[in-house]
This record gives sequence, C-alpha cells and structure tokens, in this order.
Amino acid sequence: QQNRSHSVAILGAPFSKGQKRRGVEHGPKAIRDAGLVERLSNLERGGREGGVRFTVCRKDNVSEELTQATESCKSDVDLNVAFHRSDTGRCYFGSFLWRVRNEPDYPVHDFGDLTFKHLEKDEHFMHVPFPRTVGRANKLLSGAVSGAVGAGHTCIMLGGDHSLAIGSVEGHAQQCPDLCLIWVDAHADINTPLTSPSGNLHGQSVAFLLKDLQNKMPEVPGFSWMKPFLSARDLVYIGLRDVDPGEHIILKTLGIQYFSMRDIDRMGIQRVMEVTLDHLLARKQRPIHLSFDIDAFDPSLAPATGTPVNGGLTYREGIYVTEEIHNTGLLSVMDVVEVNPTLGATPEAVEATTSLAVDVIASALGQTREGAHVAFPKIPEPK
Ligand code: B3U
Ligand code: MN
Ligand code: MN
Repeated sequence: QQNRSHSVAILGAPFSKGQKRRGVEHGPKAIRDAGLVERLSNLERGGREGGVRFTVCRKDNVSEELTQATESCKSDVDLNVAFHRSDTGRCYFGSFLWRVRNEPDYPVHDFGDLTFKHLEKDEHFMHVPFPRTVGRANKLLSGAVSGAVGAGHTCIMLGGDHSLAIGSVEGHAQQCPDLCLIWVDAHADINTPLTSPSGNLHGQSVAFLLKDLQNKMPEVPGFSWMKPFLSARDLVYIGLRDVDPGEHIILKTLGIQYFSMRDIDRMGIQRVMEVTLDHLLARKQRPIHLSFDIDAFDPSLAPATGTPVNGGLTYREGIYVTEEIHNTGLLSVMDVVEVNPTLGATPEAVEATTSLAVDVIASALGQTREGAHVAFPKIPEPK
C-alpha cells in the first residue's frame, strides 16, 4: 500500500454544528456544483515526480547501493541518478530524481452525502455547544471513511465544518494506524474545552486526536466511542496566523512542528514542504491524512468561509502544498472543510471559493501545472 494510485471516493459531510454559523453544511453540494467529479474524472495525471539530493561521506559502496535502488524501481519510473566523488575522495554528492510516468486512470466514485441527525436533547458541556450532536456525526463519518479507505479508495471528505476531522482522521486511523497528519489552516484547532475562547468544537478537533493531550481533556459527552491515538510528532501545521494563547502553549509544550504564515514568508513554501515531508516521512513512508481548511487561503481567494483571516496562503503556495503531497504518492485521505456558500458577499465570491476547493483537490490528486501529455504519446504528424 505504499505508493497509492487508487480509485477515489468522494464523501460529503453536510454538517455545521461544530461552530455557530449555519451554511457550511451546504459545502459538499457547492463543491460538487463547481464541477468536482468531472474535473477528477477528466484528470490526465502528469505522473508524480520528486527527488533527493544527497551527500554521503566515508562510504565506498555508494554506486552499489544506487544500482540496487535503481533496479528495485518498477519500469514505469524514470530514475535519474547522478553523483560524483569529492576531491578528497571521501564524499559523494549527487541526486536521485524520479518521475512516475503515466499512472493508470482511476475511477471516481461519488458516495453522496452522509445524513446527520440533530439531537433534540443536547445541552452545552461547559461552554461547548452541541457536544453529543458533533460526537455522533463524527462517529458516523469515522465509519464511512474507514470503509472507503478499507475498500482501497483514496478518500476525499467534503465538509462541513472542521470538527469533522475528528471522525475523518479517526476512521482513517482504523485502517492506517501509522498515518501522519498535515493540517493546513489559518487556525490550529487545538483548543481543549478548557482553553477554547468560543467553545466551538471546530476549534478543538486536534485536541481530541492527540494522545499527548489525553490527561488535559475532560470527558466530553458524545465522544466516548473514541480514544486519542495520534502522537504530536506525527502532525505538521501549515498556514497558521490566528492562534489562541491556550493553543500556543499546547503547540510549544508538545513541540509540534508548525509553519505559520511568517515561517512561510521567511523560508518559502518550497522549503516548508521539504521540512514538513522530511519530518513526517524520513523515518518511514506512511499514509498521509491532509486536512485542508479553506480559510488557510487568503480571504481574497476564499472569501466564503466562516472565520476568514487576512494574510493567508496565495493560490500558488496552496497549490504547491498539494502538488508536493501528491508527489509523495502517499495521500490517503483529504478533508476539504469550512467552505460556506452562504457567506460570500456576491455569487462571484462564492464561486471563487468553491472553484478553489476543486483546484486544490484536483492538484492533490495529480493535476499538474506543467501539463501532461497522457493523450499524446508523441507529437502528432500531418498525414
Ligand atoms: N481559535 C478560535 C477560532 C477558530 C478556530 N477555528 C476557526 N476559528 N475556524 C476557536 O474558536 O477555537
Ligand atoms: Mn480549521
Ligand atoms: Mn480555520
């Protein structure tokens, strides 16, 4: 299951009780109406590409190792290996650059929307609204995501608000206990009920997942079906720019790897992705869960969302993130959440947001900016 070139399952989760603004439950329909299924079905994937540059010191068997690595690659992989010896003869410098050529087309299955019940009796827990409703929705979603991944699909979960990541990641982990999590968001969503300024569960999803916060979490009604399972070191944030004080102490105490917008300004998105993927995958290759909150993008690009924050990802930065994740070949589940089609100032603002969501999903599944020539094995000649 290492290099995933799977069929795609689309799963709609029209749910909004993890926060106080209604309308985000119409996200799945709005994203579908922006042409998601057609785009994915027509995707001519350009293949995955990537590479490493290396320096190896005091090794005499480099060429042997590289030959072995080359031979173990399948025939649909172009592998360019280049290396040379340093003047002292003690080091080797070089690169592996690889490109998977034409991957087979994959079918796209739209599993439609889940149906969520709103519970009549669901009092606040502390200042947290709808705990049982949110807990139950996530239990249902967890089973659906687990089923889709278990059936061999790469699963695209359309939200809904970001509290849904609890069930989505939990269901994914049932099939892939060694998964890692990339959280692209303006917000860290790592409040506990004791630190949350709003009480909203969409700002607390990560706290429910982390083993490291187990003894800091009260028992929230509606969530007894799940146990935290994720380690803080298996999580990376990208795009943060609105972090509450309680969240900041959690990030710092647990030593969570995060890249705020300032870090992106400083390092550039290319380096951010290099460090992100190194952090999560260097020890071993494992499935990736990408939880993409549309408010990670700048509000000029994604205005139709509940809590826009200025100074977000550019279009190119966001697409670069998903391209690099695609290039790992390890994307297993992707959430796209917080698209609220009732919040755009104009129809154009809503359309910009939904078509951005489609672009980001297509890119995560292999759409390339450089194009692909799958339909043209060679340049056509006049007869
Ligand atoms: N951190 C705040 C605000 C917030 C979190 N996620 C969103 N907004 N979308 C909170 O409510 O926890
Ligand atoms: Mn979020
Ligand atoms: Mn957010």
